[in-house]
Amino acid sequence: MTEESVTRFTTCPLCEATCGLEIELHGDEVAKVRGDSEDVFSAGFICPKGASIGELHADPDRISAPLLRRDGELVEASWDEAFAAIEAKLAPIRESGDRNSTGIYLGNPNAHTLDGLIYLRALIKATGTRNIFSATSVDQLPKQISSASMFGTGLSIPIPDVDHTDHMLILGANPLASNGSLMTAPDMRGKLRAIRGRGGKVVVIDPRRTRTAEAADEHHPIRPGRDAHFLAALAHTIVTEGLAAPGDVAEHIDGLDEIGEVVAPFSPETVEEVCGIAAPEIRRIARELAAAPSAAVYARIGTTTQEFGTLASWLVDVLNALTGNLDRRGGVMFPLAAAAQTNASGAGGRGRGFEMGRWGTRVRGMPEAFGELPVACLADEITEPGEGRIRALVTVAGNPLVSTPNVGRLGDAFDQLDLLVSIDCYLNETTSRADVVLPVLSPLERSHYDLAFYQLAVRNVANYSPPVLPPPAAIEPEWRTMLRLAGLFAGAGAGVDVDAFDDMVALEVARRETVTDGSPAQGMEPAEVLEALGERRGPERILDLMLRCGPYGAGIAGRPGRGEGFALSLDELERNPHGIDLGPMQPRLPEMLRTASGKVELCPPAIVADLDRLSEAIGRDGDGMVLIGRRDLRSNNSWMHNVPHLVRGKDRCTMHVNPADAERLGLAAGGAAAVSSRAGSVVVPVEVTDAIMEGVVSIPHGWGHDAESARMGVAAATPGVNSNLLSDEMLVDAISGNAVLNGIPVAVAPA
Ligand SMILES: Nc1nc2c(c(=O)[nH]1)N[C@H]1C(S)=C(S)[C@@H](COP(=O)(O)OP(=O)(O)OC[C@H]3O[C@@H](n4cnc5c(=O)[nH]c(N)nc54)[C@H](O)[C@@H]3O)O[C@H]1N2
Ligand SMILES: Nc1nc2c(c(=O)[nH]1)N[C@H]1C(S)=C(S)[C@@H](COP(=O)(O)OP(=O)(O)OC[C@H]3O[C@@H](n4cnc5c(=O)[nH]c(N)nc54)[C@H](O)[C@@H]3O)O[C@H]1N2
Ligand code: SF4
Ligand SMILES: [Mo]
Repeated sequence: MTEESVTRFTTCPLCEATCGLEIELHGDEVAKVRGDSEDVFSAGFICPKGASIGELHADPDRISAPLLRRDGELVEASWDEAFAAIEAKLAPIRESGDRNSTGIYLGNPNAHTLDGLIYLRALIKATGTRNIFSATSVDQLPKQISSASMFGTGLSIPIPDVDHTDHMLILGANPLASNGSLMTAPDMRGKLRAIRGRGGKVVVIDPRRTRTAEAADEHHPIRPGRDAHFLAALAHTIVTEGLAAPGDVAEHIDGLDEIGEVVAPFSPETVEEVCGIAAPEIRRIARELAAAPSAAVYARIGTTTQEFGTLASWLVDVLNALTGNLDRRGGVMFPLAAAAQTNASGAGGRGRGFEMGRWGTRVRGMPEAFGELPVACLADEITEPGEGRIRALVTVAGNPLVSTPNVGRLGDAFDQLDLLVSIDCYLNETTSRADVVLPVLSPLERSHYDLAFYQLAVRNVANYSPPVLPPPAAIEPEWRTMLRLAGLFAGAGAGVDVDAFDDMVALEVARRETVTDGSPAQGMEPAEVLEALGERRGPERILDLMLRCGPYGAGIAGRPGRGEGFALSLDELERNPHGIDLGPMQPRLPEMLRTASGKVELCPPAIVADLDRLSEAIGRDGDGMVLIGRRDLRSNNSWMHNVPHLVRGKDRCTMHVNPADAERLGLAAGGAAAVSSRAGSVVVPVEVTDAIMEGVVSIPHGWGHDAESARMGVAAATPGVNSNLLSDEMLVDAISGNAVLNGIPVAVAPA
């Protein structure tokens, strides 16, 4: 080590695994990134993306100043100029008085930043629009709807207790590539190996023999989009063979008696053909699941971004409940995070319950859920004339022109916008079309705490990281940009007092605590609460407040906290750079419930009603090809293809096809295929592999970096094709409106 070399620790914000990173700095340069072996959760685990965070930080293509469109070109401008330009363009739109003329699209990285999770609410409120869209509706929305319907809130998602389970049934997830999702669990390879090492079993259901399938005991290919049939047949078997044993939690469950009737149409023999798994196998899988000392059924993106996403998501937890694995060690449980855990706040045991569809999209009438609308409807809402048409769009940390269905049509719709503003770090397929682009700090220049993912973690932990490097003066912290933009939309002009606005946001968080049962701040004056928090401002002040008032909190202003054996505050987390372990998940029923009944709703009527559609699909499938996606360990949705280390080597954006299909269709390995759907067509290199089942082809999403206006030099050199030219915005899960991104009918031919 040279003299000026220092080591800093931070939590990786790039995926849901929340690994601790040890970063060696020489001056301001990142010399080396390792896994932090002392991290209380990840214990040194790291993946190639985390290891490349220095390269991401140093990427010369990252935007370093606000960009403003002048004479058609995006040119650097001052922050004041950028905001003045937005204000000028916004004026006529605002004058119309139609608040819904503003649309917002929020991308995935917002779930990984304090700024996004704390301050976007202010931006949304300031616009007053109902036209809120996000990556949620090309992702986990169905799981949030099933969870909210069953347990009361959208983040009450049962998480597999992978550290203790004896049996894990995994559907539509490839955690060995994705590093886990709706299951924060660094080193899933190690965790799966440990399950098998203690005599347990891992079973994977996936159209493709993935890395995860290869690390499992069993792999069963399934017809894309047919998981709900399969899961219903497992439930059918368990009920009809008398294997249901919900155990002690039964007293907290409503609807147990109805389940048998509800799944009656889905015997293994009825669904074997539609899902492609033989009836005796379905029965055996069900029996083994029921017989295991403990078991966890876990499903992810392959089961949510499909035709029956909500049904599949719901049936997963029906099975967990039927087999007695809901809310018990080794089964699935509800984490108790140190901050922002809605289902741990206030009087427990019951709540307001869940309601969706309070409004809908103008054109297709798709329902609102959790305050947002399905992004599959975004193009409609920009192009259809009339009151409520989106004329100004703000994107924050999103790349909808790559990530959402039928990007061909959405791209055309974007031509009709009067104003596009993007907050982002790159000029990509979406942001390069903006009128104004507002840059953000690199992940190493800002503080970090996972408000969202600790609520989904297989172990309760808390870890705060201060910035690794000092933020450059030229770039505003993202939360300040969000508030300044919010001020503009609220009509306060381009020069809103950001610090005063921040005080208002903090005051509102404080006010909620003062009226929350059991909060140490209950009964205090909100201003008194802020006073007690001292000098901190921005996300740190609010995080400190949440931690102090949270389930492990130190309390506030001399009032004791709720944390038995813990006294968390931001100071305490700063003293523990490798994190604080809060212990394994614990049973939380019925205290965590927020349903109106105070029970687990095993048969939510709106979900059960969709089973008719499931029945109708039986026998409907033709013998045409269908398209699914996939993820690669070295990729991250659409935005990390500009990191040289991650795109090096063999082409990752290829179409996987089974040898039998390749022969029938005349496709040669290394050749090119023309793939077309109702929405569009692409030409893509062919990779022939028996890892994918017959009748199915797979193309990863996030590629297609050929936009001329983009400035991502490395990505442009290996552009790949955009698979969302093929996904169809008219294909959605009926309940949630979530886009169908797996199981898209396509025609495939040699190109
Ligand atoms: N066909 C198909 N499509 C899919 C999927 C699929 O499986 N198949 N998966 C879907 C899923 S699960 C998701 S989550 C979506 C993702 O959809 P999006 O969120 O729309 O896309 P990302 O590629 O994650 O784009 C993230 C953007 O945020 C920027 N960014 C990165 N860090 C920051 C930051 O700190 N602040 C700001 N302001 N910007 C930042 C990046 O430059 C990039 O522009 O894609 C979905 N699309
Ligand atoms: N390396 C990397 N990691 C990531 C990301 C990334 O882009 N790259 N993205 C992050 C994001 S935003 C998310 S949401 C998570 C997603 O995390 P995962 O859900 O683990 O994502 P995938 O690896 O796409 O795994 C989905 C699997 O579903 C299978 N599948 C497709 N259709 C069906 C179907 O109909 N039924 C069944 N049973 N299986 C099906 C696919 O073959 C694939 O193996 O990953 C996160 N982590
Ligand atoms: S697994 Fe995820 S959190 Fe861990 S180093 Fe890789 S990208 Fe970062
Ligand atoms: Mo995602």
